[in-house]
Amino acid sequence: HYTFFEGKPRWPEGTQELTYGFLPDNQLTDQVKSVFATAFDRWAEVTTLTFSEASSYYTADIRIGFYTGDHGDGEPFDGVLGTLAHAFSPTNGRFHLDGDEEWVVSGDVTQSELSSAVDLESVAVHEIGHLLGLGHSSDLDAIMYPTISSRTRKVELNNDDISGIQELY
Ligand code: TQI
Ligand code: ZN
Ligand code: ZN
Repeated sequence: HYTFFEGKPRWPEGTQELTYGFLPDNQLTDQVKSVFATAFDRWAEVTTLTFSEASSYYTADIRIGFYTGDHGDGEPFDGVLGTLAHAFSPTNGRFHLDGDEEWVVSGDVTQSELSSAVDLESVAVHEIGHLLGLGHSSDLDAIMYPTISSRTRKVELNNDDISGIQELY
């Protein structure tokens, strides 16, 4: 079953459009950016929210960046596997990914020759759930279940994720 953060924080009543931006230093390719766009769309489909890329990273509601090791927010990344990414509850908007992972952006992660390959879209869908206000779910098939194996793809919201997010938006 789904959970919320303490105090059930959410983006303000009446929020329709949320914007996201990419840390300019990362110089992400359009292909990587489109993985995030697809992940946001999965949540937009089941809520009244829409997501679009901001013209400026600095004014975006949700700020996405890849970082390695200690990156100044007290929650250092740890190299390959372990912590893959973190995001914070509404309305913080910080969405950080561990730049040391073997991110799979396109193609089939389950067929990767790298045992540590991690599917970017799977992690993005999960972290966006946190950014919108969902905590972890006890339902094994939920996107918000707290563990995922490497070389696994899980991107479809299940009924538990949908019920949870629809209680907020
Ligand atoms: N990152 C943790 C996570 O997103 C960070 C975290 C731990 C967290 N507890 C939290 C974030 C409570 C918000 C609220 O769960 S992770 C998965 C999963 C991680 C884990 O790197 O361990 C995914 C990132 F759930 F699948 F294991 C993405 Cl998909
Ligand atoms: Zn961080
Ligand atoms: Zn999580």
